[in-house]
Amino acid sequence: MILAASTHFLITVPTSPSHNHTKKSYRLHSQSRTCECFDLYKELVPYDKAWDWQKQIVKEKKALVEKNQDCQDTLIILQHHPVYTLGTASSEEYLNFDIKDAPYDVYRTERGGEVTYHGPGQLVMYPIINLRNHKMDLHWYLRALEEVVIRVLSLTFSIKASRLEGFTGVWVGDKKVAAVGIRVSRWITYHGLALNVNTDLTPFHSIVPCGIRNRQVGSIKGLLGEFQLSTRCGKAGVLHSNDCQLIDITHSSLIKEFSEVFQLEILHKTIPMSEFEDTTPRSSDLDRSAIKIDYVFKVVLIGDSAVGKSQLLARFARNEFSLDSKATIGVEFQTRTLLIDHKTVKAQIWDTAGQERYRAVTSAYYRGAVGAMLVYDISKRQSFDHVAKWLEELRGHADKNIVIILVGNKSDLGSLRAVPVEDAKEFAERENLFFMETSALEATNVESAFLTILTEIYRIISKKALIANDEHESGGNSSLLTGTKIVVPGQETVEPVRRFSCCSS
Ligand SMILES: Nc1nc2c(ncn2[C@@H]2O[C@H](COP(=O)(O)OP(=O)(O)OP(=O)(O)O)[C@@H](O)[C@H]2O)c(=O)[nH]1
Ligand SMILES: [Mg+2]
Repeated sequence: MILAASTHFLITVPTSPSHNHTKKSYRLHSQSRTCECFDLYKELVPYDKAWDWQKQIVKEKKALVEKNQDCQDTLIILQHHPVYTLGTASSEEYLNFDIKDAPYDVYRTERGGEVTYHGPGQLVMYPIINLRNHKMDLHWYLRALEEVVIRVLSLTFSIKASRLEGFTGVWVGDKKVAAVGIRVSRWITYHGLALNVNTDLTPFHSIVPCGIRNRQVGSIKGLLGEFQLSTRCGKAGVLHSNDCQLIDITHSSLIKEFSEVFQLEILHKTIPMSEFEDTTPRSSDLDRSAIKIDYVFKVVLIGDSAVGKSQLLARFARNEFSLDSKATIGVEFQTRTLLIDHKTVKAQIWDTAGQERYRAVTSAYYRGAVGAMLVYDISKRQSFDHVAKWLEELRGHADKNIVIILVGNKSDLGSLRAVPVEDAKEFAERENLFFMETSALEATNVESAFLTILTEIYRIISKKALIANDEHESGGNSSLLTGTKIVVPGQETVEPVRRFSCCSS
């Protein structure tokens, strides 16, 4: 579905050849001004909420300017749920999918530039600054935003990045690592830049990013990997950091360089949660916040030990990965809240031990599950040979309508492949399962695999809800969406919510 653009006065900005700005060229003030910073860099914020928030701040600043009052600059940093956004220069021909059947929400926005993708693992900065206090020059502003990223890559990661003649954004070789798209209204800026840190880049394949067909998209993580392989140098601390640290390091560096380039002293502010909280899913403390949850979907992970179930979950729920992950003992679960078709869906993903001796009581594990991810390791034939046994156990214990995806994990280990894709595809087709190969390590297809199940569950349940409503209206027994409690051993009771109760036992 596409959401309508808001109409604003548009300013187009010419791009120019790469300039080697020195640090000095950005020092415009003898005394630095302050900039309030709303820091949500660990949160996944829905695009529309962040967009509305920016517009509200712009409006407030414009009101101050009109009264000739000074207004402090503002910076918002966050990550987004997966979403495609189109700029004013964009055309739907750059979407490689039918817009009516888009994999994620698509927003047509008033920022300049082409189509892009936002998603977990990408740090997004929205500076809302009064260019009267800096330089009333949009060209300067765009180049300054690029400069922030170029400095982050160079000073923190020893990656040489540059501008590309005729295009906005930051490039390393022929890979674009940061997109820049802005809007300026009465010299107040909004929208901004998006830097791929450890983003799953697969969703970019469904678009022609920035309208350039023969260029690729890159991430800091991908570039560090290449860099390490090709030159074996760089900053050891950075190269060995895990994904979570990589986001932390990039975030600190972005703030520091932004502060330097714009000569602003950053003042961290608490987020006005009263306006924001009840509509914004917060991945970290979801259960404590007052978000209205429309559905809870329980999804179980199964498969042999060491195939990567826990790491797939860590990647999906927190965008983290650990190479020395310990075998799971008993049962754990993590949640992530997503927007599917404007409904707030809380995915509750359960993870148990692949090793028989550590597994929790099987029937309790499967009880109430509406989805299952059956994982094998593409480099371990045995783990694939055991898939039939796992499927049998699943079908023996779970609801017959459960949505199942077969996942061949560790696709990064292509050279050690022991399971041909065709074998797995054939098995999945025979058994009527979805199928995908993933890499929790490289964050490839993890988002897509979970979203495939969750969207399918949503599709089924919304159909059933329709039927249920029809039954209700005609005096039938509508029991499909009744409130149900999920009790997890050792965890707090999850609030009763509307959920897909046809699969509860
Ligand atoms: N190369 C590579 N290694 C991975 C990937 N996913 C997980 N691993 C590694 O595989 C090992 C096992 O991962 P886990 O997630 O703990 O496996 P599990 O399926 O949860 O295992 P149990 O808890 O024993 O059932 C760890 O060393 C992970 O770092 C991946 O996509 N690629
Ligand atoms: Mg595990």
